[in-house]
Amino acid sequence: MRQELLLLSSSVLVPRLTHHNVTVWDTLAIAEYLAEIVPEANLLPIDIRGRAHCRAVSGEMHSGFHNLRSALPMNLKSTHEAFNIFTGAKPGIERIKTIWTECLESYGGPYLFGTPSVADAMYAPVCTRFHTYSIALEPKLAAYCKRVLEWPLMQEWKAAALAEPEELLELEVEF
Ligand SMILES: N[C@@H](CCC(=O)N[C@@H](CS)C(=O)NCC(=O)O)C(=O)O
Repeated sequence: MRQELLLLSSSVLVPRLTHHNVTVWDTLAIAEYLAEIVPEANLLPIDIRGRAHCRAVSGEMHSGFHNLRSALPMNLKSTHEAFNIFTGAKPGIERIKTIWTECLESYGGPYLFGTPSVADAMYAPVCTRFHTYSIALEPKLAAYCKRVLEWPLMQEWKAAALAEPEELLELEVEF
């Protein structure tokens, strides 16, 4: 698998984007590239304050939440009614709830910065984790998660995951 990935991505990690003769790896670099080539999509908010805020919360996801990521691995094929949440992951969960609440209140929803942005893409895997591990959310945050999971692109991602033949046993291990 590593050999296959190396052919696609020099970092041996995903995601990796190829667009015409441009190759971009690393999530944030891809997001910035997409925002540049499709400016009309407003993937970064139009006003400078919103744009800075969007970059800050996206960067926070990009470089942080390590405990949450390892304790609650993204697994679109599974759901757990009662999963043992590793204590070390709990501050990350609370921080994400705060980020979402501040964004939804400041920009009025229904996405974090009003219309879909880079930040929603960065937090989409968290929405799947919160769903997989049945993390309790207040109604406004649950509605945001549901909206992201119902996004046609997310449905496409889930369908592709469900079609994966292999089970990854380590994804089922509780801390
Ligand atoms: N900072 C990188 C991290 C990339 C990364 O860790 N990708 C993970 C999936 S989210 C991966 O490719 N894992 C495969 C592996 O570790 O073998 C980015 O945001 O693009």
